[in-house]
Amino acid sequence: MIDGKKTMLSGMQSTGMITLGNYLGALKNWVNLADEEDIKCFYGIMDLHSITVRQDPTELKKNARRLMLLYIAAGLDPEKNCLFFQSHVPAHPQLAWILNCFTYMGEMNRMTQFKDKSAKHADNINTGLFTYPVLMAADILLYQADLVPVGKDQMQHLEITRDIATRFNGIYGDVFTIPDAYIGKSGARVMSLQDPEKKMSKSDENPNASIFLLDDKDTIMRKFKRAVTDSEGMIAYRDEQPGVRNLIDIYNAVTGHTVEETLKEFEGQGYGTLKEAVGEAVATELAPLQARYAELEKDKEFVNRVMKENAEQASYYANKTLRKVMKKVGFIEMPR
Ligand code: ATP
Ligand code: LTN
Repeated sequence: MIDGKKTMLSGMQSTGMITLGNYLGALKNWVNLADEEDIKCFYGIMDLHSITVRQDPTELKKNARRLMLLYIAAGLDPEKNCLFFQSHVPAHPQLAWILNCFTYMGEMNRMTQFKDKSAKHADNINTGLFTYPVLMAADILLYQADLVPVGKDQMQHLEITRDIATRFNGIYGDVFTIPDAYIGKSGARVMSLQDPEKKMSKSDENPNASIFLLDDKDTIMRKFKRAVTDSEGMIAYRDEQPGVRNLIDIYNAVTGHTVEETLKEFEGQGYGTLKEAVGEAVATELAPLQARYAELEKDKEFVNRVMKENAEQASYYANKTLRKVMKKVGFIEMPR
């Protein structure tokens, strides 16, 4: 709770260009939540998390700034919500250090994301990657978040956050709010267009597998046209046809239609018609976002002001929690 309001925090890493999966599975839900008056929302651009995988400095900068513009362009109003860069709020790594000392090796060893990412980046299994969830716990606990909208892949990290917070509160009294996961309404899990058994991911090597939020209409139409389906030749919604099912899921997430409605709409039609309709629907959904993005790109002053003011606001709340933690742990306060 902050100022008597329920508090919510979420974020994305600033690696690469975000995809339709990130948008339908996360960002779009955030926008719906942000419109609710009685929730105070914080959205981080988790750039400190990004460097757990080697980053090119110029690319990292570009991706982080672009992510901020995409948050705003998607509809997160920076006057109502706090949109900030994690690296602008030093309280995050400060609290993460303290929480590291309240987290066990065994707990981190169980994290599936660590196992997956260390297999993928075998040449750079750094300790930051290992303690990634502790930094994520700090992100959440600093803002006394009641709710954390996350996809299923992040549930394990949220569980560990709750465990660390409960442990800390058990020793020092009620310091942290214990956060709950918030699974959004649409909750769409978007699959790769080239391998529908795999989720659409921004780090996929094949650019045809993902729709990126700033792809133009031609690119979107082309990628859907090439989407992998099957040889059944029938539009149905079933496990045996994951490619077609994915197209239907995307179509429904964008149009708000139900599976029944969509099956009826495309009854007796070929895959080409479905692909074209999905492409059109996605391009139409993304067009206003892309237009707003182009405007924001020109308005450096506005974006800089948002960055500065929101970092100050985030720091204010984060430092409040950090001071309390430091006092409880027994650090000497700096004389004023
Ligand atoms: P990476 O490829 O770098 O691992 P990613 O594309 O898988 O990244 P994350 O940064 O891990 O994305 O996730 C950001 C948010 O987007 C999370 O809340 C996650 O649950 C959601 N998300 C990611 N991919 C999808 C997807 N394909 N469908 C639905 N939601 C997704
Ligand atoms: N680990 C998350 C990104 C993330 C996050 C957070 C999400 C970092 N800190 C705090 C929610 C709350 C991811 O990779 N999607």
